[in-house]
Amino acid sequence: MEESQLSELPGVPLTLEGSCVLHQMFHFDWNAWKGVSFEQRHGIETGAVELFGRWEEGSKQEHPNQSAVFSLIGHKGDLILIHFRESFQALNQVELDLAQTAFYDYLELKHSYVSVVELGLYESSRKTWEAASAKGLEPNTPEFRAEVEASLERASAAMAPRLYPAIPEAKYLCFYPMDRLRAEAKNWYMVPFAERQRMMHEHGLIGRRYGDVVKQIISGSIGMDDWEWGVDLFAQDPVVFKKLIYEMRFDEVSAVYALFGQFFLGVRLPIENLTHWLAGKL
Ligand code: FEC
Repeated sequence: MEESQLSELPGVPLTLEGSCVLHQMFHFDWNAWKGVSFEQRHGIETGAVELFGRWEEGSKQEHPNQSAVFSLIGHKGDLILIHFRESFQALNQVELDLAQTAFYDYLELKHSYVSVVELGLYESSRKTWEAASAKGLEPNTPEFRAEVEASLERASAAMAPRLYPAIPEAKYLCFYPMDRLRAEAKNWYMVPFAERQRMMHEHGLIGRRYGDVVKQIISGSIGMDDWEWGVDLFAQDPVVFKKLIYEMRFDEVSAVYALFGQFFLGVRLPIENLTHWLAGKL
């Protein structure tokens, strides 16, 4: 492709979008709960276990439509619920269904995060654009865009398990939102595409070294929530989160361009254990 044509290409990498994601961080009103009689508790627990159990199981269809509950460590809350659904409307329905339960009377929403599973295609964007151009299509024309769209649809079908992931069964969750820097001297969004591609490639190489011990789900939230991405990491050993994130801090794309929000660390709470948790045992 001619350099003059390349400059006409969009700076934004191609992305694939999948499940809609909602994170909910709750404070649980232990004081009020302690005043609830045994009989009342039983009714409230049964309702919550029934609803959360259905959500945890999800659907056996192509889209897992699952939720998971984690017991949150530290002062930022007591429970974190994560929901993956096929639409934002379905996520909103989850919020409404939860609000109808008696269990909800003891929950106080402290924080939430809305996003959509995103696969960034830094590696293949250029190839896709070049293939469209090789067919004689001019960048930024409807024909060029249609060709790129068709290629994205094929990639989407091939990547379905990563776009609509089941929630990993790992014991620990680490979640946090992130931005890329947009400062006067350093601005990710002003860096040429090829440079960003190189940095993201190096990022991926570090990430893949942890592939056996960490499962990562990146969701995009530009236009949806206050940060640009949500990062969910799942692992059996939470120390691995520290090691991975620490190593990435020395990598160019994080060292220069990464900004981080609040971190949340949770322990998986299988729904069958919710009654135990409500009695103070994990
Ligand atoms: O510009 C963008 O597209 C930014 C979206 C984005 C953020 C981000 C942050 C983190 N990641 C972390 C872990 C991993 C692990 C793997 C991995 C690979 C990728 C790839 C893309 C990508 N990450 Fe990323 N990450 C973002 C995007 N990351 C694109 C390469 C394609 C892919 O595999 O999806 C390796 C996964 C594997 O192959 O097994 C692990 C962690 C962070 C937050 C810390 C930081 O310093 O950035 C941890 C935002």
